Amino acid sequence: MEQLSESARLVHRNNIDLIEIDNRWSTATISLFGGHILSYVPKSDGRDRLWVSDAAIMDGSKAIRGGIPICWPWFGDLHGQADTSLPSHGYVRNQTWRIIHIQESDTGTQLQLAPSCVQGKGFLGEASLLLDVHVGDELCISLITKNLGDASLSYTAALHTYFAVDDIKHTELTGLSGEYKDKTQQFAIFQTPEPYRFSAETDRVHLCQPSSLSINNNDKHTLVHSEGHDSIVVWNPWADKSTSMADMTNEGFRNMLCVETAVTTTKVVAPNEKHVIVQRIR
Ligand code: TA6
Repeated sequence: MEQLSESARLVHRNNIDLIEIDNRWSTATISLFGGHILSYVPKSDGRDRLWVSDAAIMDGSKAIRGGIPICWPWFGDLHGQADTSLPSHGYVRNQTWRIIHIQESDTGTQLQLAPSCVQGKGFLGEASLLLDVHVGDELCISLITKNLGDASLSYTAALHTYFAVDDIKHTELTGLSGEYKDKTQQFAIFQTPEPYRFSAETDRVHLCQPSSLSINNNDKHTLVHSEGHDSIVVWNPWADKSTSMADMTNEGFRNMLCVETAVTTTKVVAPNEKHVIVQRIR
């Protein structure tokens, strides 16, 4: 174990390094494999806002099922290449990230992490990528893409957050409106339902940019604030997919809901410019 700062320590578990944070406001766990936040628990109520599969593979051999996977430099298979071997959701969630900076502030613990290799097969840009995390009375995650090249670069991305819910069948999502593309219906366009409840596999790209959403189940409300996005992705695999995925238990779908702050329409970043996607959770 290595003490990194007053509130943060580095521990090694099952072949991956974890940063464990315990400060005045909250606790959090971040895997350096994937730059992957696994847990965020405000001390005000002791409730983990994030969900990790009981069957998650935690040895660095596969992206961790749960927490906040970093999808970059593409979302899904939106890499624009003919190469079908390119990994879903990009390649940085399968890399070991390094700690760039950690500091304590009077509002929490601030960290900056970077992937080991930003360039990769399928990405034509020249960029730097930084994950800036603030762990306090809310969890603030910023994914910062900076164009270091002489030509514009294009990317898509998502903060693919798995939120914990008591029971998906008694969960409602508020704050979304307008049209969405339904991946379970060949991306046909539908209107956002009101109330927004869940009773089957749900895989939707909402084309609106709400700044604030709320995930409500019973008396628990998780607030999600987004910036820099062009869409919000909502996903629950439901029973069949949950059963078919090796890193999900058959009943795993009941206690999770992905609400993802995403860029799913190609974002162009000019030379020396940067683009930031932000998700704040409380
Ligand atoms: O964000 C929703 C989604 O694109 C779903 O279609 C499903 O594939 C999910 O991501 C999980 O993807 P993964 O590659 O982590 O299994």
